[in-house]
Amino acid sequence: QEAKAKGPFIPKFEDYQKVYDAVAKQLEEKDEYDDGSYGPVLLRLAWHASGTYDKATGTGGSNGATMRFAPEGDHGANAGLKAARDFLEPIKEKFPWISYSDLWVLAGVCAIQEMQGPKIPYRPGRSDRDVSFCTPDGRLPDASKEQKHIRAIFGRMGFSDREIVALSGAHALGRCHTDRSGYDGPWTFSPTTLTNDYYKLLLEEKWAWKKWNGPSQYEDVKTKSLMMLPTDMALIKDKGFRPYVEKYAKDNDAFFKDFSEAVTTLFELGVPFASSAEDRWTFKSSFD
Ligand code: DDH
Repeated sequence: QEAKAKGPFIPKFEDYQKVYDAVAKQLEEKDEYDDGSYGPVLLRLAWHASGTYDKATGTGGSNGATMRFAPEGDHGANAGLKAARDFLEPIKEKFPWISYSDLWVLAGVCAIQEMQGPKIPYRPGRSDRDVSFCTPDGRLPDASKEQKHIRAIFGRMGFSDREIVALSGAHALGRCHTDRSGYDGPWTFSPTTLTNDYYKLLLEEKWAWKKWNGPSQYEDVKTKSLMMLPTDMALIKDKGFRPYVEKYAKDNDAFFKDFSEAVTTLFELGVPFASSAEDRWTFKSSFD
């Protein structure tokens, strides 16, 4: 047989779908974490990688995966995200051609879809960068603050009120950990399935300050098993945010549509793509 000259490996959609499938399979297998899934913490990793973006200087964002390094990995907001990065290490070993920065975002997309959320269109093109690209501390939101802070942080990334409220629906997933943020508990009763329950609970439950020694947070009066952060509660206190909370509480399809669009934007902030937006792919979920 004639040996064919091998060009450089240029991964195609099928190759990225294989990475998706491997993440989905590992999510299914490693089910002895938190509420039974690494899904929420994988999403948080992709969000914290992306949410450092500053539109004024073009710095930060998911390009670079600089959270691998101190000081960024040690920023208070990133406490606990090592669990997500370590989870992805065997995937990176199996598919060494993918950059960490493309992998983290792909894993966030996979987490959303596997937790029964909407499809999140994806395109690769992020490259890993060195420690000198680490962003300064303080670019991610501080949960103890209110609407002024939320608008300043998300405005710096370029987001509108509607997009802020849509993105916040991610808090249907996962929980707070006292050894990470200091806060405690989940936002919903189904923290590994994406639904519009976050908005429903915000509006329908009675919330009161939790009496404890930890940081100020709300608990639901009825069961005392759910929580809201001061920043979550700001979404129903603020006149600009509240109409969107009401809309998404009533209409899960509207939430899924706006969430998918805003997350797609978030995950692409600051990435110098060679491809165009029409070239985005949609991954098949494990249950499709
Ligand atoms: Fe969040 N988030 N987040 N969040 N977030 C926490 C957990 C999770 C804020 C603070 C916290 C978004 C917005 C905000 C997820 C996704 C997203 C925790 C608890 C805090 C604190 C961490 C811990 O103790 O482990 C604040 C403040 C904001 C804000 O908007 C003002 C957004 C936009 C997203 C997104 O994904 C688009 C997820 C998922 C979790 C659950 C993580 C886990 O381990 O479980």
